[in-house]
Amino acid sequence: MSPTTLTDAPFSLVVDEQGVLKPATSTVERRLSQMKGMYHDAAAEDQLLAGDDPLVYEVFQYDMPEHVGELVVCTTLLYPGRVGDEFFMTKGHYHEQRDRAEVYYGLSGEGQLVVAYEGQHHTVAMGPKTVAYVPPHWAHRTVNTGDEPFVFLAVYHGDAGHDYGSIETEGFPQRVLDRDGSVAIVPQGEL
Ligand code: M6P
Ligand code: ZN
Repeated sequence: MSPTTLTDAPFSLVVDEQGVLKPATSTVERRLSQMKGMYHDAAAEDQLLAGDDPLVYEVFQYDMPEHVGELVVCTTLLYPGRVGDEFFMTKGHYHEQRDRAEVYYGLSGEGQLVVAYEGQHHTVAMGPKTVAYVPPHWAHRTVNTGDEPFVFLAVYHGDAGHDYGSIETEGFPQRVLDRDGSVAIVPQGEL
């Protein structure tokens, strides 16, 4: 790609009170029906789907050229809720270009960042003003462990891309559950 196709002027964006990025050039609205099979309690999922198919999260993004030298900015509003005992979470993904890192910055609410790579896994607690780093190669997902929206800003390389298929097949090795009002991080094998 020639340098002339790169962004060549500065600009600014605003994050409003709710966490909506303005302007956004693309948005994602993820309902439970678009995450079928990702929560461990299938009966609880069916029950919610038979009801109002809750909105789990929204992403407001300012798209950029798909080039490693560019940085995409987006905000995620991950709503409070549970499917059975499992807190609302994002689908999670690897980057198509695996060696691209990402930075998250907590704006409001409370959550966990869950990362996984080749059998290893970690969780990072996030709240307002937390800067969390997703290393290159690691699959990543966020979970809302609170009772208000968990809102965070993300910055990642323009050419990173989202690979949902691989982690959907593998599954994240850890789940974040509400156990009698406490946040429990439970290995998938111990459910
Ligand atoms: C963060 C970033 C985005 C991602 C969003 C929702 O804001 O990592 O790139 O799209 O979370 O996560 P997912 O794409 O896994 O549903
Ligand atoms: Zn990412």
